Amino acid sequence: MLRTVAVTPFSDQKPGTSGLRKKVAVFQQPHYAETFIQAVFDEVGEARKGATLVIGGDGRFLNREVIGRAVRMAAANGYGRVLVGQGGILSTPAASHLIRLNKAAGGLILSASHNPGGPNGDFGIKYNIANGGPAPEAFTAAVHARSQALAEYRILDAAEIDLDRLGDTRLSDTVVQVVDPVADYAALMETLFDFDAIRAWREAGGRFVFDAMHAVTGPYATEIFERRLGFADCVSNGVPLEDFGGGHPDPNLIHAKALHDRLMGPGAPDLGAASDGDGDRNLIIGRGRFVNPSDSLAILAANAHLAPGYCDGIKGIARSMPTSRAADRVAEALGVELHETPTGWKFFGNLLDAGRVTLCGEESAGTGSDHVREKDGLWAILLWLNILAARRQSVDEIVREHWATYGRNYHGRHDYEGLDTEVAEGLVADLRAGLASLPGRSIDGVTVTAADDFAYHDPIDGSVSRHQGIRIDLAGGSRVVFRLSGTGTSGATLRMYLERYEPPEGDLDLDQVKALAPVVRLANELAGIAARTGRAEPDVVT
Ligand code: G16
Repeated sequence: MLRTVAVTPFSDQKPGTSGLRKKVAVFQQPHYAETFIQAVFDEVGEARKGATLVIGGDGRFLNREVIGRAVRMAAANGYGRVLVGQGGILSTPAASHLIRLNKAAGGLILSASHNPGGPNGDFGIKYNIANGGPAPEAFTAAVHARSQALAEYRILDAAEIDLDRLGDTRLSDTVVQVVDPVADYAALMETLFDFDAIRAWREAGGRFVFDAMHAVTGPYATEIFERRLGFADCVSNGVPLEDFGGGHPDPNLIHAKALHDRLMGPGAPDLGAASDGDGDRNLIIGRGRFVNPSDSLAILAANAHLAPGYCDGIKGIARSMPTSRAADRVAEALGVELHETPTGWKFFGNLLDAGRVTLCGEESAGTGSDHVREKDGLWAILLWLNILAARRQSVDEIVREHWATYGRNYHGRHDYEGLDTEVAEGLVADLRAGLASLPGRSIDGVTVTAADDFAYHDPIDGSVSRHQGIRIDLAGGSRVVFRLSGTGTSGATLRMYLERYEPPEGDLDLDQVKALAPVVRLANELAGIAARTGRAEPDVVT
């Protein structure tokens, strides 16, 4: 039976960099998730009638509960078919693939990505459109507006679907299909990479380990790395847990420290990797060599032709603005387009759809290609494995050869978390107001050559996204970028991105902290971080 439930709008349903992300307690308010989902369905409009909707999530606390409600709402809102991952599980890239494969109208992905889970953690809802990618800004803005005017939502009163049992169930006029979350995704990976070559590399002694961080990639990694590629017992923390085992499923050197230590220790494997809560980020560490995500994008772009899926070369590269410019040099050498977009995977969608770029990447450990419309952690790891198998060199050798060819873009990020929102916004506003006075300023021998407030002009649909970060160029190809995070759930997070370029004949082997120190001093002084925030040190340095 169809039920209409009256609601009063919630004032805080504005999506950020990647969907609506809030504390679990916020999502536990009666009707909170339903109001947002109804706003999405309303914005999809008539296109949902009889259409297919994909639903899945990263397995975190509340996942099953919200999926149950979303399925019954989809049935009440006229969708013809709903595809749900078994157990409520779908990695973000696998959901993107299912949307494309099934010509769905879109998909709901329930995840707060790398943010912690469990009753005291975070939850989130993302909507992806028919191309499989995150909804663009115009769509999310319209959803927000709609959420503020919503008076009711529609839901079917019906028994809960058994999410653990594969197969079809009819809910009124809607067919709900519980599908294997891994099979189609694993099949896609086999079309892109040379699994035989990777197996041969393993048989020749190549060793690989993967940390799934008790998040969504466990089942995918077990199937692909262990069963299909034969890396026995290579997956650790492979069972998705509602609270990620109490951990923080963010694949960086802090939260994946055990993996890092193993790769830096005696008898280390050739490659260690990890992914995040919803499977779209990647961490790559070779024996004795961490690969910075910006470098990883550049190296993957320079070597992609070694994998069957990219053997004809790449059409172009896109990177988010704060990502280092290492990939720019590869694009130049290959003679392909390079696009600089705002932070957020949604900005790559148009370029990928138009066939202008093949690879995309971000400093925040996201890399992907035109095979789906999301960043894809396991894809990046498989491409690295394919490159290792083809080149038969160590990660360290490959990275060093890359720098010796293109030069090295030292890159780091300082995050100041949980700042008072007004203080953080004031800091950025003042930097913006003072932009014109920056060129020519010099601190400790580092000179500002240009400064602007990054605005993106989408070359495909002509849309303009303003205020996407303060960009300060320094002499010699160095750079500082300031922006506020759009994914946090408490207070404001100021991100300060630092970059220094060394040409091939320069100092390629400096300690990263030392290499960036002059840029850090300049950045701190220009922004007045200590004085304004009272913080002597960043909370996170990556
Ligand atoms: C999301 C976006 C990424 C972005 C990252 C950090 O990733 O999809 O494009 O780089 O957040 O964004 P911010 O700097 O605004 O916090 P994910 O993996 O969290 O979905």
